[in-house]
Amino acid sequence: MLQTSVLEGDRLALARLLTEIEADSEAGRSALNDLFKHTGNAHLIGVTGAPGTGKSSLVNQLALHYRKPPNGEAPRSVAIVAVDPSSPFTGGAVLGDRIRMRELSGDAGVFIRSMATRGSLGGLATATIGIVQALDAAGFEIIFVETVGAGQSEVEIAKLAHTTLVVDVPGLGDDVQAIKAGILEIADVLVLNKADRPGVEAAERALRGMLKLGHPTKRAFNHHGRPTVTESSDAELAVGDEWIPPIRRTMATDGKGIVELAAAIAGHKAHMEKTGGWQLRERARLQGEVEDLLSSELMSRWRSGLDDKDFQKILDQLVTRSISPGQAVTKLLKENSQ
Ligand SMILES: Nc1nc2c(ncn2[C@@H]2O[C@H](COP(=O)(O)OP(=O)(O)OP(=O)(O)O)[C@@H](O)[C@H]2O)c(=O)[nH]1
Ligand SMILES: [Mg+2]
Repeated sequence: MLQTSVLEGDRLALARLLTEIEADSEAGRSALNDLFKHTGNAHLIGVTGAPGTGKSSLVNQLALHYRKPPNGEAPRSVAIVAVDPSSPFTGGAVLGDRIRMRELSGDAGVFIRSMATRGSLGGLATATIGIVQALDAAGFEIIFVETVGAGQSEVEIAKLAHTTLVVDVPGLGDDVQAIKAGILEIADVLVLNKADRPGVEAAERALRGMLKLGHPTKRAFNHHGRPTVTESSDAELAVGDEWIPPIRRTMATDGKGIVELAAAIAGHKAHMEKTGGWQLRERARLQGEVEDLLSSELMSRWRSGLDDKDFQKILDQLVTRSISPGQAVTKLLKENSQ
């Protein structure tokens, strides 16, 4: 069976399983059911940010770091999932991924998977969850999920990850600020990459300012409110039970700042374990998964019991404004349950 080989570390079987999962096939679904009890061991790290900010390069450097930790720690196995890696804006992915291939290929402790963009984000998110579960079951200790932060996808990733890195660079125009404000809310660690570029001081000040403006909203998956951040926040990452997202400067091209970034990631994990945030996120994550599956299952059941002629009739009434969408739903549910 495919899943047995995956548990035994067979890479070819893993690659085949991931393809089944991506296709949402019966074999993929049933393998995931069997594998689920072997999951829950990996540290899931989401990496998001505007196109071309250096996400792939950063993940590459972090992977190299975990494979050869500088301070005598044991190397850890790493899987990388690149969601929608092709950026129409920069084409940076091609280069980043080429470097990645050169430096990490041939290492049995590293597994890289690119995901094709699907028609719907929902499909992509579901497939990504399945793929991460399979990699977790296969024993990868650290799993990166890289997404371009351009809307809904990064929020999906934050729901999936234990730790979310948001990558920013100096000199992005004001038009990106709005995206940033939204994206900051999901950050556990802020990475200011391309620190070799001019304007890095100003960019860091701007990030701090935005953090300070505050996102007082509570996260759906975290009972801690967003803390306010002081200028000296980096000196003291955690205040009580609250985690203040630290800012780390990096140069992903030559690996500067990677050790410090890895330390911030480890710090976040330790903090979550200490405060019970880890279990909370696990629970919320699984709740979200079940709810997503349930709603798509209910929807498809409802659809299959629906007579298309009835549906079209109701759509006609909607178009002519003789009923409202709310009334249409009431009607559809009533007719479908008879
Ligand atoms: N100067 C400088 N360039 C960098 C740094 N990090 C990455 N780059 C360059 O930025 C470009 C984009 O890097 P990627 O790692 O592909 O960026 P990405 O965010 O994965 O890009 P997309 O996946 O297309 O959104 C490449 O040309 C990198 O060499 C850095 O620290 N300094
Ligand atoms: Mg990339």
